[in-house]
Amino acid sequence: MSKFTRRHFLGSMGALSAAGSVPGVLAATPGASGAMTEEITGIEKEATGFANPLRLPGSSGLFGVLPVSEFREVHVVRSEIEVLPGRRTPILAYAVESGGKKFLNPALLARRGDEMRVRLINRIDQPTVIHWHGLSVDSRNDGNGLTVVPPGRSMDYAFTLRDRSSMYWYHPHAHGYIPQQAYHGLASLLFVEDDDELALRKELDLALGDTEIPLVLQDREFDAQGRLRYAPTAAQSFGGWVGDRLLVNLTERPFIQAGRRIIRFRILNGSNARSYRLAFVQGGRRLGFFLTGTDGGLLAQPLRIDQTFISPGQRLDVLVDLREADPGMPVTLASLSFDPMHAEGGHDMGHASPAAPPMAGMDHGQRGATPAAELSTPMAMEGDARALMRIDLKPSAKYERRMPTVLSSLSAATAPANPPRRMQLGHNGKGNWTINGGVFDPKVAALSVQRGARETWLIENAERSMPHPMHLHGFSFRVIERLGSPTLVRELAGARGLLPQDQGVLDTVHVWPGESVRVAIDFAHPHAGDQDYVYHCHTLEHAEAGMMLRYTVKA
Ligand SMILES: [Cu+2]
Repeated sequence: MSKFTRRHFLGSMGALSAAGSVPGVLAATPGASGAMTEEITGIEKEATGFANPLRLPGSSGLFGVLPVSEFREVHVVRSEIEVLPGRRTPILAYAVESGGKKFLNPALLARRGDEMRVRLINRIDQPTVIHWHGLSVDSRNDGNGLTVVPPGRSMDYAFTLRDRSSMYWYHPHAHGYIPQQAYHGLASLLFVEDDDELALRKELDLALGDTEIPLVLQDREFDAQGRLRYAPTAAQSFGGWVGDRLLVNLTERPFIQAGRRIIRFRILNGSNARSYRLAFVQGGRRLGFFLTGTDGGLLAQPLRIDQTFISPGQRLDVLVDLREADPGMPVTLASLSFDPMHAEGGHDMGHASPAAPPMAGMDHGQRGATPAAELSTPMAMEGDARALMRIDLKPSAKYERRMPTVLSSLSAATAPANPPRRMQLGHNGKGNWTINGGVFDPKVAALSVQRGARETWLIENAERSMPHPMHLHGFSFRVIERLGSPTLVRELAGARGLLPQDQGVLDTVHVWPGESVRVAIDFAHPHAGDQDYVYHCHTLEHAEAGMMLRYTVKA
């Protein structure tokens, strides 16, 4: 299939399947409903072959659960794990020893109010630094890359975990090395717990690693020896690197077993550049489930949905009541098809001749025969319909808990009346992504805000562009309004154009081409002196290609 036909086809599929999600529209367009059923059936068929048990956080080893009070050193090391069965994959990892046990990329556990006291020791040959994604800490402890740790050196972190309960995460943030280091394995989870969190676990009888399962969604490309391949062309360094294999918790083609009960998934999109359109499917249809939390913790109430986007850097907390499912067949976690809006054929991208479509290099799945193609799994382009994980239903003890009606005391978002600060997302035609026309300069604070100020930011993405998951360091924010959303977003949106996940506390908001998203940010913090942070796109290659700015919070 030619590139043009392929893209054209995907675009039509996106429109059709999105239409299928709207009650009423579904009945009026039997073609759409039929296409969706067919797509879901295909996904379920793909999942029947999934045979690798999902890696779960245990008491040691990869993703082992470790309280923050029980270690004082994190070593950044080169290591090796088995990702593809029978092959050793060299990776970069956070290595920790505690109580005689070894951990790689531990899933950290903290109670709100706990202290983090940890020394980062850099044992690789590149500068690195840990960024605690989503936590509100002072500039130095944020690990935003304005200071980095050279090879052989160390850095001490000391801060209080003041944030709401949620699943945060940690990853490298040394500018110039971020996409490569994250891709090669440097990333893991940080759970902060508070009273709301403990109440929810108690009410639903949830246990981390058993009935509450973290899912880290990543895409990777491997060579024939099982080594990770990261070799972006100039166009991919601009557009983003998308791997052809989908991994969950570094497991390819995974499955789990679950009883007929409420099960909780804490989902992180840890991919460099790929977004997912998540749904739980069974028997050719989407199952309803509940969105219970976002980046910055629990919503006020569970929201019933049947699909959601998740962009790089974002987290979602969801509850699935498997008693609603047919016990006779598995449930599949899927990424449904969508148009990734990579502005194919856009003629104002500026850096390519009309003969060569400027965004052609972003069509990641079209790289042709790669060594990975020999490994027998079909390649996954962004926006392709794909199975992520199969959930086999097993007989279980009777479970009579009900979905809670209240999760937290989170109040509705309000916007200050002052005029918004505009953040215009674009590109300069020279291979750089820009914010307000500027390319990242770590030495210059592109803007400053006053400590304690309540601001509205209007994030405006260009029409001919790519989606940008915009991540703010230092502060979380609330979404007030979406304007100019593309059809695939509008069809999932409610009042003021807001998506279900926009009801929560966010640190990363996905801004689609042509959209203007209004967010409210409270710049109050308890730290003395001026604080410097960064604001950037979490498509890691976009940030490296300039889509980041330094800002100062004036004391
Ligand atoms: Cu971006």
